[in-house]
Amino acid sequence: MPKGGRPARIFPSRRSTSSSTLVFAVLLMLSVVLLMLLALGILSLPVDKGNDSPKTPNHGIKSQTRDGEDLLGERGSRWTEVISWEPRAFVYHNFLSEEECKHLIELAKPHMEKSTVVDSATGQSKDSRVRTSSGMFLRRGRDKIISDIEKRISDFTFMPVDHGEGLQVLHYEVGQKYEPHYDYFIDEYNTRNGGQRIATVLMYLSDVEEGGETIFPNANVNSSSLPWYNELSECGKKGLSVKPKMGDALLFWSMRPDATLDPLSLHGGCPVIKGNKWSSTKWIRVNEYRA
Ligand SMILES: O=C(O)CCC(=O)C(=O)O
Repeated sequence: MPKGGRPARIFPSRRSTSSSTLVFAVLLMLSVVLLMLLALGILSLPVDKGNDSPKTPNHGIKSQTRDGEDLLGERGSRWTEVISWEPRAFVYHNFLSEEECKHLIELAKPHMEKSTVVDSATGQSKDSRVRTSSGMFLRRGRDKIISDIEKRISDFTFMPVDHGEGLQVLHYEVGQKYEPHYDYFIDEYNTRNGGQRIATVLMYLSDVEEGGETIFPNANVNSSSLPWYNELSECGKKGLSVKPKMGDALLFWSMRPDATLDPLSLHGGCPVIKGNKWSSTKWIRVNEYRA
C-alpha cells in the first residue's frame, strides 16, 4: 500500500477471470453428467455392502441388522418386517441358521412329551385337546449355542436375557394344532415368578409343506390383501397368519406399551396338513424370571 495513500485496488486480470469461468463450467458439466448417470441407474452410490437386500416382498417397515455376534452356520439376509401394530407383531427373517435349528431339534427330540396347557384355577399343567403337539423345555443358557440364541433374542426384543423362560421346543405332526389362546396369565400363581408374560418369540425350526401357520384371528389387519394369502390353509385364512419358514422368528407382544394386556394378541397354531412343524418358543416376562 502506498504510504499515506488509499489501498491500491487489485483488479483480476481478464486471463484469470476466463480460466476460473472455464473451471466452473467444466465442474458444472461434470455434475450434470454425474446426476444423469445416477438418475439412469448406470452409476450408484456405495451403500452398506454387508447386507443383502430382502428376497421376500416386504409389506411393512424393513430394517437390516449387522452384528458381530456368534453364530453356528450361515444365515441368509436378515431383515425385520412389521406384520401388525394391533397386536404388535414382527417377523425377523433368517433369525436362526439351519444348523442352529437342527441343534435345537436334536437336543429336544429324545425328550419330547405330549404338550400341556396351564390350568388357570390351579396354575398346574394339564392335558388338553386345545394343544395336541409334543414338546419339551431347554434350560436357559444350557449350552453356548442356546446362550447365543438367547442373547440374539434379547437384542431383538430389548428385553434382558434373564427375563426369558427356558426355550420350549414344539413338534406338530399332521393334524396337530394349538387352538387360539393368550400367552399372558389370568391367575396369580403363574405370575409369581417373573410377573406377567409380556412378549413371545416363536422361532420356526422347519418349513411346513402345508398348514401349520401361526394365526392371529383378531389382528386389526386386512389379511386377505397380503401377498401370501393364497398360500395359506383354510385355517390360516381366518386371520393374520405367518407361514412357518425355517430360521424365521415371530415376535409379538402380549402387553401394550401402557402395560395393559392386549387381547388382540390371541394366537394359535393351525393344524399341519402336510409335513412336520418344529418350532421353539421363548416367553419373556416383565421381570426377571428365576430359571
Ligand atoms: O405353533 C404355533 O404357531 C403357535 C405356538 C403358540 O401359540 C405358543 O407356543 O404359545
